[in-house]
Amino acid sequence: MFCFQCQEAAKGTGCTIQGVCGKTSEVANLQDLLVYTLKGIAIFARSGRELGITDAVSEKFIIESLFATITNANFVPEYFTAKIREGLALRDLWRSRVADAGVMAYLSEHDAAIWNAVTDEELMDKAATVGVLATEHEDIRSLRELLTYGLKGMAAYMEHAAVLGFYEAGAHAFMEKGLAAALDNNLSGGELTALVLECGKFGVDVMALLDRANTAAYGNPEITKVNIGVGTNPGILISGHDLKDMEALLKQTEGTGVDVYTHSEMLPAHYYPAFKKYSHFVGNYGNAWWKQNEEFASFNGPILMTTNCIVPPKDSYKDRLYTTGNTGYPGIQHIAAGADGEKNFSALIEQAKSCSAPVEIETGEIIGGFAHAAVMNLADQVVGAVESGAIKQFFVMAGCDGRMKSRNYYTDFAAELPSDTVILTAGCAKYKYNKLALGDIGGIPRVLDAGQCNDSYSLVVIALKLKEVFGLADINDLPISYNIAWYEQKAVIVLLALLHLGVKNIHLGPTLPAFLSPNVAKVLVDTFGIGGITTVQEDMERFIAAV
Ligand code: FSO
Ligand code: SF4
Repeated sequence: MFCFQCQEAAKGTGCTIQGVCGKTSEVANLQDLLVYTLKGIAIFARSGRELGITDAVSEKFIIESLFATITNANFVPEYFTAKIREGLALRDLWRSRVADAGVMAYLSEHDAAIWNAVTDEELMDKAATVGVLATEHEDIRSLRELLTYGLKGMAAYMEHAAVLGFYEAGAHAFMEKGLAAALDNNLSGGELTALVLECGKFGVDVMALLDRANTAAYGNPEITKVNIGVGTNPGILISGHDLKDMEALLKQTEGTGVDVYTHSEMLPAHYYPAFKKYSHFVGNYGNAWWKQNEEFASFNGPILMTTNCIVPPKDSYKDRLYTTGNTGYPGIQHIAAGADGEKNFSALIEQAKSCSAPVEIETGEIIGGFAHAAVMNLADQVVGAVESGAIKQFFVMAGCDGRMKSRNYYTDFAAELPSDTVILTAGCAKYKYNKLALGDIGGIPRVLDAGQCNDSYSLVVIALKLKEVFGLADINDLPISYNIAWYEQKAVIVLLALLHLGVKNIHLGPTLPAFLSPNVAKVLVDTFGIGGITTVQEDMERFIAAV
């Protein structure tokens, strides 16, 4: 195996024996082969689309499969072998469709378009040959992977929008174009770079699409105080990003005597009006994904993982853990949707009834729900505070949290920011500072949480609105600095989206991606002013001097 797609890549270069995330070498190789299979499908699907042929099954297959290869999403080898076989059949169906139309698809002679395997052993042999290192040129490899990881992040957001009935053909078309391009030996570094940047455009589009999907289904997030203590009933803990699963679980638990709590990235569910009506939706338990080993143990009740960020489970709660959607872990019960598309969570509800209430690990409240509509309602107050000098600078500190000690930088950075600054956040990065007593500025909290990582879109909408109000020509003229933490591939698409919108001088930490070769990193530094982080003191001085 060789994997370097996340921030925890071993030794800062890549995992080679087993993933730091717990992924086995077998699963890593199978994920590579699934991505390769998708690229083979894309060769024909792209041609088909040019001929006016599209296929919703194929589009769905591509986004679900990519989503399953995101860090910490799915650890089940059989899931991947089944998907690869399904993918090969789909690729061959596409080949005949395109051939029937009398067209020879570009790259149709590429190995990805023609390889086949029958036995599991043949699949594993093939898998070992199609990974990241199969591309020898370091910069081309870097650009291909950067593009592929951007597409993985995009796929995750498209999947969340799709389950709520929201779809955008252009994003699927780009997905096919990008996947096929990632194996095209005729593309130059410049052409691949252009595709990476184009991926950012679609990142903006799919985050906007998901925003429309979430707000159409559940209303605009409202400013909300969320309880972080516990009640006396047994509970079910729900994590991940899928709001449709959230809704189904709330409906099915209503009146059962079982309470519902959020973990990590599901915290923002509390901000949506549609979920506020459930009195058994008690609060948020714990912190970011990487603390789940301890927090799931003390929660006492069943836990539902709706999307990525599964940590290999401990025996203490293994029998209370469930996965759904594209997630999976060997030996862990999986709740699949029925033929009608609905999910039945009765197994969790029954198990919860025999569990003790959660152990209280903290008490109090945290505040959030500062997505674009809520902030627009406060626009006069925010603009007034900027004009009077009460707010001097905003810091976008969105992104991910993680287990590396070096991430304490973000807690220290937030704590040491001057009192006339405001943090804009989204994603699980917030857990590094959302429980610090940072106070408010004339009633505006100093940490404004827009929601999940995809709600970084809201931060962009807010920035564009401020640019308009202040009559500025460039988004970079605003007193906003970007100190972003990343972990997995959804953060890659958020970053590419920000670059597409012209945001410059983003600092990315705690380390720069291992998949950026020195030359590709240099392009990002020279063109966009991207940089890493140093010490809190040094970075603070640089950020403050820049506005
Ligand atoms: Fe965090 Fe995990 Fe949302 Fe990521 S929970 S790390 S960026 O999945 O997607 O923010
Ligand atoms: Fe390593 Fe991250 Fe890949 Fe897991 S996802 S194998 S931790 S680089």
